[in-house]
Amino acid sequence: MMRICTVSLLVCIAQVVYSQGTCISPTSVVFENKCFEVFETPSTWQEAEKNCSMFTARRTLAKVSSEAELSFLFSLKPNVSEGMWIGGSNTTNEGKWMWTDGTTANLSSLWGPHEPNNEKGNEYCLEIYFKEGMLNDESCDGLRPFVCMEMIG
Ligand SMILES: [Ca+2]
Repeated sequence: MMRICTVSLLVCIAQVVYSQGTCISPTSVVFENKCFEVFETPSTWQEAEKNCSMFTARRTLAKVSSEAELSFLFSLKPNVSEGMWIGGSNTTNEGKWMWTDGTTANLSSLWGPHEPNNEKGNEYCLEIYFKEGMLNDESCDGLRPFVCMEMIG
């Protein structure tokens, strides 16, 4: 299908690539029909989410729904980090973890030992904690690399 590129060449290229069912970023890695991309720049959780959705609202901080998916994300581990942000938070309700798209996060089997512990009453964002290969609740202001996710259309 031909497209008329009126906004910018970059946006046009992105639209064409997306329409072909591939990742919007060529450096993404595909797992189970989703594109994942790790960014190593240490960022707060909010900065990370903003950066993920910069090119397209379809891309958010990653969701993780299974141990297999968690293992895959663990394999993307950056060189220098204790943890990596993914898209869960419980800033609105301490007992309820949500993904950035507003859906409920079911994390029961994915937490690390003694997590979530809400240490110092200030851990409302979700990271993959590499030391344990499991999830940890962490202070949202911590600086971490992060992983974005986009569903393949
Ligand atoms: Ca914790």
